[in-house]
Amino acid sequence: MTTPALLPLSGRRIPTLSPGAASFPHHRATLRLSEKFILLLILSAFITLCFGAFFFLPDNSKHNGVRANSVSNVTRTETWSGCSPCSAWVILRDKIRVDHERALQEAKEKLRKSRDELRAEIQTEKSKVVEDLKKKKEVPKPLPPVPMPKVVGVNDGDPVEPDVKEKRDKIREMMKHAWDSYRQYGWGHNELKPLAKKGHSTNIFGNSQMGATIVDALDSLYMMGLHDEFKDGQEWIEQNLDFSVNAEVSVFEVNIRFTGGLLAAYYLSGQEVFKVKAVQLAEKLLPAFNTPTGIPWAMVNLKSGVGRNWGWASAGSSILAEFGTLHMEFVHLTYLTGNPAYYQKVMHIRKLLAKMDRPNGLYPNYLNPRTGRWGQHHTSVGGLGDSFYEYLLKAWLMSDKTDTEARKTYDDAIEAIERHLIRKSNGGLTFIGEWKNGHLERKMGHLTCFAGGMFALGADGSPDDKAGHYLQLGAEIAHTCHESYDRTVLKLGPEAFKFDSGLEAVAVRQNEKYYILRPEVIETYWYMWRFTHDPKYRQWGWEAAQAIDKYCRVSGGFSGVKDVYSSNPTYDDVQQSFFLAETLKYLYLLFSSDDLMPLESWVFNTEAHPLPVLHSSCLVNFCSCLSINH
Ligand code: DMJ
Repeated sequence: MTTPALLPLSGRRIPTLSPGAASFPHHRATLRLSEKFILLLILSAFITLCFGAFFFLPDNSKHNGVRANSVSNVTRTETWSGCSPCSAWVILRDKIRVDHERALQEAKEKLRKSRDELRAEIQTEKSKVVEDLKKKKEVPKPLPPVPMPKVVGVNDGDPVEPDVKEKRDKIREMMKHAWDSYRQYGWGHNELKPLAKKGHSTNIFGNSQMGATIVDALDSLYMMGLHDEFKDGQEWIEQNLDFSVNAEVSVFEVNIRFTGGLLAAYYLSGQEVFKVKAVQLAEKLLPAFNTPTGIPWAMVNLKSGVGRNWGWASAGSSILAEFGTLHMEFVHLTYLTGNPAYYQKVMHIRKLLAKMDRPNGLYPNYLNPRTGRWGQHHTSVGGLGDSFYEYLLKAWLMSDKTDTEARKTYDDAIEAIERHLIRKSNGGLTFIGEWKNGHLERKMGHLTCFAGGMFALGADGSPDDKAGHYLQLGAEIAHTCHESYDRTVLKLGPEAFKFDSGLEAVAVRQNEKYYILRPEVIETYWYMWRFTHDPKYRQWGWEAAQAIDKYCRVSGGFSGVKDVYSSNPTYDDVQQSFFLAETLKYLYLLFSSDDLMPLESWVFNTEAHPLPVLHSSCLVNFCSCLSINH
């Protein structure tokens, strides 16, 4: 007779057993389910009983006055409970008891102390914890020894002409006023409120207090020879700059201002601390790339590593100018750390973009990091698009012109932009409009004015020997942007200006009439000056510097103004960190000789932080790098 087959929980059939096959393991398999359940119940009841006896039966060690962890006590406990718990459990239990008694004793002693004694004790404890934390923070992460690329022209630039020297001194004085005011009223905060005379911050820095102005200003201070101020900033960074904070920051902004600022400070001064901090920050930014496509989120929480996108961006998209403006800093991070991840992340973005269709050859500003699809078909050389194009060109320049893929991508993009976005107004002003779903909006932003400098910088090496054409295009954009300044009451440029219905290079809407100490127009003047030495660029730069000093300077620093067309403007009460990083630096360079930061050796990131040229081979072979870099 065969017993019916049993169906185990897994659902797989167990073969029927013959009566002679009743050895122990097989016999267990033949038990009925209900029998198994009863056995299990009995077993668990027994275990519970043992535990209960072990923990809750009276402990005679106290009665006997025997120390809890004595060997005799262990034996007695075993006998008492009637079961045999392993001695590790007993040792653990006894240790808990000893600790408990010690804590009770300490508490009793504490209660005997006076309030003042207790306070002093707490204070000592606190300082010890702070000291320990500091020590922990100070231990730098060991980084591989990497040769310092040859850095040239960091201390030069004295102009020969006395009037130019005077102007340069004035710019240095403005820098000192901006820095000293921040030092006095906003130290350690991200930015300064120069009228309220207190710290300021915006959502790009989350709720952090990371001294953005200090980091952003360092290399300007260094170039200007303000070495005490530089040292002061360095000390703050050594002691306070900590990126392990629960703050949701903009990946782009923090990269261009902090990573770029720290790397530049490192290359200029050779101080290791800046390199270490830059790498610590970079590690915190990496989780932003954890998306289905590898296109990073716009924001990342520095502590948790959780990323997300701006709520206002089209269909949950990441922004072209944000994920497309990481290349320069990330290449240097790979060089300095030997960690290929940084380089791979930015190259992955480039490859992904190269595979995508581009409407009319244009790159839309929005790309969804989950689906890898474009959002709205808007293209801009101003906000949301600008520095993506800038970094393609600068990737090529920074690689000592070896990254020809970047150059080709730049050339193709600019060709499409010229075809669809660049026009001449009736009054003969060349402008770069905004492309919105096949329609050209005849409006240009202050941000777009940087493109004059970019065209000039990219002239050399342009295809079909169009260098002259791009230098001319740069000059035309510089002229248009100068007009946007010249047509205002304050001689400062508005945020955006139109080329419509008889109006040219002027803002129409009230909310486009502000000037927030932005650098782009002065940046273009500087590049144009370097490539042409036409004195008008120094003249225009000086006009802007004077207007800033006259209308934006207050006793507590420099402030943006709300309406450049009003002779009685109100202030926005913000001294932006990029005013010290970019606006004043470009002005200073404009009135320096060309041997300060020569463009053959340095490439400025989009926040005006200079990074040395790094031949592509440097990423794989440090030795060849040293002989190649000039
Ligand atoms: C800066 O932070 C950078 O130049 C960025 O690329 C664009 N805008 C600001 C200054 O206007």
